[in-house]
Amino acid sequence: MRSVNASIPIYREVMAGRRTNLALLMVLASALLTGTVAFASGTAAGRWVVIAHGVVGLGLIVLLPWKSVIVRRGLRRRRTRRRTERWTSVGFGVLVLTAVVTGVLHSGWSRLLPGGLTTMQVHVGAALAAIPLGVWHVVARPVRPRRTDLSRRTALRTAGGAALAGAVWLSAEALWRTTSAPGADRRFTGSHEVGSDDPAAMPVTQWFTDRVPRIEAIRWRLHLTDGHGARTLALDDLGRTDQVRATLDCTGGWFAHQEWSGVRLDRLVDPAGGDSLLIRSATGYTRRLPIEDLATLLLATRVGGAPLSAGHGFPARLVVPGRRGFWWVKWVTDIRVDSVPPWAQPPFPLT
Ligand code: HEM
Ligand code: HEM
Ligand SMILES: Nc1nc2c(c(=O)[nH]1)N[C@H]1C(S)=C(S)[C@@H](COP(=O)(O)O)O[C@H]1N2
Ligand SMILES: [Mo]
Repeated sequence: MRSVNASIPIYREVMAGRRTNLALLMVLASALLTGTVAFASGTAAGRWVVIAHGVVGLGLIVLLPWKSVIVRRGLRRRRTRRRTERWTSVGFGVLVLTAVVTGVLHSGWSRLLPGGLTTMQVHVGAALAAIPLGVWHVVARPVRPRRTDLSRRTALRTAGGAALAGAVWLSAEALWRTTSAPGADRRFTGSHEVGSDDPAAMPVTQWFTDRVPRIEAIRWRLHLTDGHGARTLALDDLGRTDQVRATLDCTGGWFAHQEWSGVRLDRLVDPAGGDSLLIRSATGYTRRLPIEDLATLLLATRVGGAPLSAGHGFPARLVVPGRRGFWWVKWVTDIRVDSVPPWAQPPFPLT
């Protein structure tokens, strides 16, 4: 290892296995945390989390030369007692490596993989699948932190490692740019542009289990419950007065700018006494939004000057500027104002 990397100063140091593993633990925990926050962020303020996630994720590559020493040593030991543990470790390694490779693949080249899965599905799937194996890996080989782990020396090493990871990230960005790879102009969320101002070219995406329902315009009803009580509206009762240009940015890794039109929710809904707004789809899919967002929400019936297609939410879907796609409930049939706090729901949909 030292001969291969001796030109990079940080690799001239021999790092104890214990400290390498401790560093890996920190990096993995940060990758999971920043990845999750990156997934939730829809405004430009989230850019730094997405960048931090890339740097942290690439940090694993920086630690690889040290870890490979530990791995080789561990795999050479032949104790039958540890056979399961060994395969758990190898499986863990494969999953983490898959996450790193698909992360870079998505950032630089492609949001789609051959075979129909998206790169992000495999990325997040591998990362989540790695968690139980990682817990087992670590619990079976506890690392004991020491007081000296908080030394100036550790701080310098960590800074060195972070700088190297930052350099790797910058090189990757430079590579996408100089080769005009698709990743060169991805959005701050990491998403690639697909079908802007061309709704027919925009992907139809469901979170997990929903199927596209066929809803007849004359049968559709919107059930509203708010400060005024309960009432039911038909499609013709909505009017189509408001227009907004907004960006649908799916965690699946694509985004599109579109002109949406329909009715602003503050024209329909009385927020009095409510803390949140429960939006329900004909499919049962729901999201709860803070009542303060009311004036920014649009119940859209049209996109790009034409009625929504079935896939994009006909006859009415929510447009939520500044939030990721999973908030943009399609096939809306129920809107309810109540006093449940907006955070009283899973941060990501479960179905
Ligand atoms: C990216 C994350 C990691 C990967 C892919 C990984 C993978 C592996 C592999 C494949 C081995 C060799 C097989 C074995 O001994 O079971 C190993 C050994 C080991 N790992 Fe990890 N590991 C990671 C992180 C960690 C962390 C966070 C810790 C502890 C906090 C840790 C502690 C150890 C120890 C102590 C050994 C040596 C076991 C021995 O020599 O008998 N590893 N690791
Ligand atoms: C084991 C855990 C994880 C590792 C090691 C990891 C690693 C990486 C890496 C290396 C990249 C490419 C960075 C670049 O080339 O700029 C990346 C990108 C990305 N990851 Fe992860 N990741 C992990 C977990 C997650 C999770 C749990 C999520 C979301 C729930 C996530 C979401 C993303 C996103 C959105 C990108 C694209 C960022 C961009 O294009 O700049 N990651 N990840
Ligand atoms: N009812 C319902 N609405 C939904 C979803 C869903 O699964 N069910 N998926 C959401 C997600 S994850 C995204 S990205 C957008 C996708 O909108 P589109 O299919 O019009 O592109 O719809 C959102 N609205
Ligand atoms: Mo999505």
